[in-house]
Parts: sequence; C-alpha cells; structure tokens
Amino acid sequence: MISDFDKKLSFLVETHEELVSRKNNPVYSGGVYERYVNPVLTGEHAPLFWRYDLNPGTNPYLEERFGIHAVFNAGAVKWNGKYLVCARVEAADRKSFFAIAESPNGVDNFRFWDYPVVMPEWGEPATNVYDMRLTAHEDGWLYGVFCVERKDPDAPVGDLSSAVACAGIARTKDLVNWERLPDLRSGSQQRNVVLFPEFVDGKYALFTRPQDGFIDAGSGGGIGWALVDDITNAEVKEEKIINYRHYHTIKEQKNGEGPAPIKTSKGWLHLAHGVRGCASGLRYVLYMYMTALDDPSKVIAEPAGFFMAPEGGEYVGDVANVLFSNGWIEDPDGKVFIYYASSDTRLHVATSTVDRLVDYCLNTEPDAMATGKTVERLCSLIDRNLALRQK
Ligand code: BGC
Ligand code: BMA
Repeated sequence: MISDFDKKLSFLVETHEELVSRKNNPVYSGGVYERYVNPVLTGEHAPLFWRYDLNPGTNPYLEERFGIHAVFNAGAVKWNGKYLVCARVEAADRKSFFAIAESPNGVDNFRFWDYPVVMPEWGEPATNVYDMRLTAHEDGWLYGVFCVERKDPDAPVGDLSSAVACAGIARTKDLVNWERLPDLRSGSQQRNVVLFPEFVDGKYALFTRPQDGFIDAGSGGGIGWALVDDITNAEVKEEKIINYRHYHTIKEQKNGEGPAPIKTSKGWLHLAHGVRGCASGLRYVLYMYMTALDDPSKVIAEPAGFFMAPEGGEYVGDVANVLFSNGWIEDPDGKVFIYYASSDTRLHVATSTVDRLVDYCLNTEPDAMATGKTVERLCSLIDRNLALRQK
C-alpha cells in the first residue's frame, strides 16, 4: 500500500520536475531584446531536498522545513558550455546566500547544484550577502564581488535597520571552492561594486558606488571607478565618478553598475540600474550606457531613460516596482542573455545581441533634460516617418 507520505512526495516530485523542465518561449518586446514567458528561477525551483526533510520518521506530515521564497539578482557566466547563474537565494528567515544553477540553453531548465555556495567568512561574520557580480578576469581567476552587510555598531539604541554595506571579494576556479579575500576597504560604504575583466595600467579596476549611509547614496554622485594595486588586499584610494545621477531622470536617487561590461568593437557595453523615489517607494529600472575601448571609464553614449522597467507580474513581489540585473552572458555568436530579477522575488531572462544593444546605445537619443526637448525630438521623428509615407 502506498502511504500518504509517499503519495504526497510523488506529487511534489512530479510538480517540481514539471516546473523545472518547462520550456520557455520568447515574446516580442520592441526590437531591442526579447522577454520570455516564464521566469527562469523562483523559490519553487529550489530542490525538494533543500526544503523538506524527506525522512517519514522525522517528518511524518511532509512539512516544509526550510522555506525558500525568492531567487533573484544573479551573477552569470558561461562555464564548460553551460549557462550558469549565481543567484541570490532568500530563505524565509530573510537571510540570503548564493547558489549556482545551470541550464543547457540559458533560457529554461535551470537546475540548482546540490549544495549552495558555502562562502568562507572574512572578518566579522556577515549578517547578509547578496548581488554577486561574476567576472572572469584576465589574471585567470573567476571573481565574485558581492555586497556584505553587517549591523551598524554605531546605530542608536532601538534602530534595528541601520547597517554597514561593503564589497566582499572571493575567487574560484570551479565555483565550488571559493577563496575569500579581504573585503574592499573604502572611505565610504559600498554596494554594487563590480570588477572590470581586464587590467588597466597593470592594475585591477573596479566600478564602485560610494554612498553616505546604508540606503542613501547622498553625496555619492553615481557609479565610480577606482584602480586597485592588489586584489588580495584591495583598497579604494582614489575614486572618480564616471556615471552621474541627475535631477528628474530614472536615476535621480541612486544608480549602480550591473554585471561586468561586455567588450564590443565600438566600446564597452554597460547595463546598470537607476532608482528614483516616488509615493510608492523606490522604483528600480535598468538602463544602458557605453564607454570607450581605450578608456573604459569614459562614457561615450547613454540612451535617455530606461532600457527595461517592470511589466505586468514583474511589478509584484517582496520589494515591488524593482528590476535589477547583475548578470549577463555573451555567446561567441554575439547573442546576449540578460538575467534580470523582478521585485526581489524571481529571476528572468531577456535575449538580445551585441549588435542590437550597441545599435540601441548609439542610436537612441540621450536625455535632453527638459520636456520641450523631448517633444521636439518626437515631432522630428514623426516628421521623418510621415515624409516616408508621402513618398
Ligand atoms: C537588502 C537589499 C537592499 C538594501 C538597501 C538590504 O538589507 O537586503 O536588498 O538593496 O538593503 O535597501
Ligand atoms: C538594493 C540592491 C538589491 C535589491 C534592491 C531592491 O539596493 O542591492 O539587492 O534588488 O535594492 O530592494
């Protein structure tokens, strides 16, 4: 006779397998990229043996023992022919950690490896870690740079939210064993730190995002750039802002580098997030810009406004109105897989090509910073299109 436990378990196994092996299809999304019908990872993709004690002796009701409700903000890398993401997995206790999932095609069938990343600690143990950027550096290591959060020791009594954010740095050759290096030393708090893949003047180069406090960028003007002599003892000595925040734009309040940029014949392609404040809270959208090949810190193009903003179900989640991306993969044929998360809850993919993304960056007008100019541009496009019609 099949027990209730076994019946329940085979139902769970079947529905989980259905979810994980579900085929994903692109949808037309305006020409620059394609969104996909399904998210690529959710909390429910986590293996059953992470969430349940599968022993009927100790879990007769087959209850979930370890809740995982969100899988989002993932670093990404192509590894031995597979598409790998290093996701931020959040447990019911609000702690997040990293876990690798791999897919044969980059758009569906993502499966987690058996164990999450066991990241060695450095210094005082972290309360939380998140948003890893993976960089295959020309020094031969694969680096993970991520946000490390610890409670602010100087917070007034009763303030249980203030924290200190800094950049943790680790490297690996197999994504299983990680060598943790000292956290980045910097005169300010840091989130969204990203290692540039090449040496610059013989040094390691970092995109930074200095901030006055834990949440507020404050006087931190935007995305910064810093050269570091020794990545095993990294310190931001000098930092210059290369991509500024601006009044009445999608990045009025904060911005931050996404994944490490992609090198193209026309310059470095960057994906970043911009944040503005509004009555419903912070709104996070994605934008793109390009920097020069001979100077990766020099902006040469930046289309106005957002590249992607939440749509439909993407608006809903733990932290609503958020798109965030810290991972993308470029295939040898120029196809680009953009891994973006919605509302701190689930991970999606969008696909494009290097050529289309470069075309978007170089041929979309930059922000002219005034409504009159926006209308002028629209009218000029209408004029040109209507003239075509009359021919
Ligand atoms: C959260 C992050 C968030 C940050 C700033 C952290 O505690 O885990 O998701 O970006 O606070 O709001
Ligand atoms: C942060 C990020 C993300 C998150 C976002 C919205 O500042 O570092 O982890 O997606 O806020 O909560």
